[in-house]
Amino acid sequence: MRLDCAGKVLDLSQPAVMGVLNVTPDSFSDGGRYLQLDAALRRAETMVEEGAALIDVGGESTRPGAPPVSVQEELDRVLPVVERLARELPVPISVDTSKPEIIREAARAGAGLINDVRALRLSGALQAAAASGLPVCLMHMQGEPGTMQQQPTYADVVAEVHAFLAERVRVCESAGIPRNRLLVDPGFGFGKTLDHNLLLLRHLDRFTDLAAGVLVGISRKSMIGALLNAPVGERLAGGLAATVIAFWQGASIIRAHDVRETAQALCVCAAARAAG
Ligand code: 7PM
Repeated sequence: MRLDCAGKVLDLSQPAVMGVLNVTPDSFSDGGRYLQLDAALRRAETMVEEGAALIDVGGESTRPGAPPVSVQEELDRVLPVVERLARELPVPISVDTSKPEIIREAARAGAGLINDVRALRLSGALQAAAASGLPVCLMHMQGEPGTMQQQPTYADVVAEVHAFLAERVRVCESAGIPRNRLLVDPGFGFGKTLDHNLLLLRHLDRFTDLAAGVLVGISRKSMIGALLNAPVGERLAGGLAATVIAFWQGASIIRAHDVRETAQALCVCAAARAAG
């Protein structure tokens, strides 16, 4: 299976690492926007050298408790980075956004994939994504970032997340985005307790029938921190274990901060899978 990401190909027959590039006002402090742009390009180039098959650019508006970001601020942060990376890198650039204006402008700037933690539920997002012609990752989230971890509740988390994603795939198909252009993601940590996250990981194979591929983001997340009682800087080995399980359960794209290590773990997995 191959995804056409604005002219660049994402090959889903082998595991792909999506490298995380955060563009926040404080992530490359001082220096103004041109220096920030250079720093973002250098970081993205490093991730490509380390094995990233695509780069996810996000304004981090999904962080729990983060102040809401205006459309103009998100455009100012994200668009110049998308435009530069799309021009200079050989891999597709995905944009972590929910807003129709950002989807439209990012597509014009050369983005290759829309990664929406709200699964195109904001008003106008579905139409903007359909008009872009780009592949879309639909993620499940219970609630909204500011409050989603307060008391996540499910009767059957795997069935409910599956039903939600199946419905969003159906809605996308009706809007003209075919299933072979869609990815689904259970949204680890987005309105889920540790037990919910573990059930989703254990049963990830149930999600592979929904779309062209399953994407997961586990890297450095609190589910690993809770299991290991480890701060964010000491979660790599635990995250790699979860990555291996996710791959073995059918995930084809792994969103990660530690690209080299994740690509190495997946290389070993893919070799074992390919063995007669
Ligand atoms: C605070 C909370 C900071 C959560 C950052 C995050 C995913 C994503 C993110 C994911 C897809 C993070 C997340 N996570 N997009 N964007 N899937 N598709 O840990 O799991 O990076 S932001």
